Amino acid sequence: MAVQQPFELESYLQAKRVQVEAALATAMELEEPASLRKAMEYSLLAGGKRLRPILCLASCELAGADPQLALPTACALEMVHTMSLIHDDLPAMDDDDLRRGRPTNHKMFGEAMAILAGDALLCQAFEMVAGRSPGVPPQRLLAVTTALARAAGAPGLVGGQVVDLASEGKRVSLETLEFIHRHKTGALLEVSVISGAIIAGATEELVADLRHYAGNIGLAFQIIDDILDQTADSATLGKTAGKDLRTEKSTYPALLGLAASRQSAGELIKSAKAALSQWGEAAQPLLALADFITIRNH
Ligand code: GRG
Repeated sequence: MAVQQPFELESYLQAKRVQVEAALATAMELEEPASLRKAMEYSLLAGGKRLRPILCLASCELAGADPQLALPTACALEMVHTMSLIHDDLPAMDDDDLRRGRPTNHKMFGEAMAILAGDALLCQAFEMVAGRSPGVPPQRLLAVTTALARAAGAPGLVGGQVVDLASEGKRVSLETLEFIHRHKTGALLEVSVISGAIIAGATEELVADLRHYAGNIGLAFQIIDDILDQTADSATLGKTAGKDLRTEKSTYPALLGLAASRQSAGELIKSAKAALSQWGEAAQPLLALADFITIRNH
């Protein structure tokens, strides 16, 4: 009987990050205005775990296609994510000074440029999928474009952010908190997983299992983010730590305590992994990525 080798997540992440960093660095074709390019690159090429692009590449591979086909979409996901971080940090939103270990975009370039750099990244994301994804059948690109638009827009990030802002200073129910997390954070993680599979032409059965996996890791990811806000320092996080407590934000640890929050995240990761049980060794990277969500320290 063949013995399954332990999966080397660190080297997997490293190899995928190199691929994603190289693709992001060459994705920017804009020459003028140089000030806009500088502001876009400042945040896009500032590191980050690159989890969303890696999830996309991993699900494309699980569905049996060359992950290179999904690389433009992987870049698009990181562009939407970076845009959301830039806008989230603005004074009108979360008002933060530190992101990915450096001053936030508006601190460097001013609020107007930060808004515009985010807008430009969002638009370029759609160009990457629809116009710069050679070799992928157009109907698959249409499906990914639609899913990405929904994840970024009112049914996803924007809707979650609206409820999050409206909840500031209030003690919200666990149900509302879950709504915020599933929309503000979960929606983009879900489309990250689903899009790679769609590009590969996955069966409906695999897409459904991946959706189940993604829904669970999405919520777990934000619960861990809430826990880290309380337990890690700013230098490790690369963003201001302890902010949720100071701003009296409703979070999982605030509503349930740290131990129960960790338990919830653990249960979600277990369900996520169970959703992929029928896909064998090919699912190893996604299973290891699910574990990475709970063991990460930033
Ligand atoms: C304008 C379409 C549009 C949307 C903007 C601002 C906004 C609406 C939504 C906010 C979304 C947001 C910032 C959610 C937080 C998600 C989160 C946990 C981010 C941290 O992600 P990591 O840890 O960060 O993957 P790195 O830096 O590693 O990439």
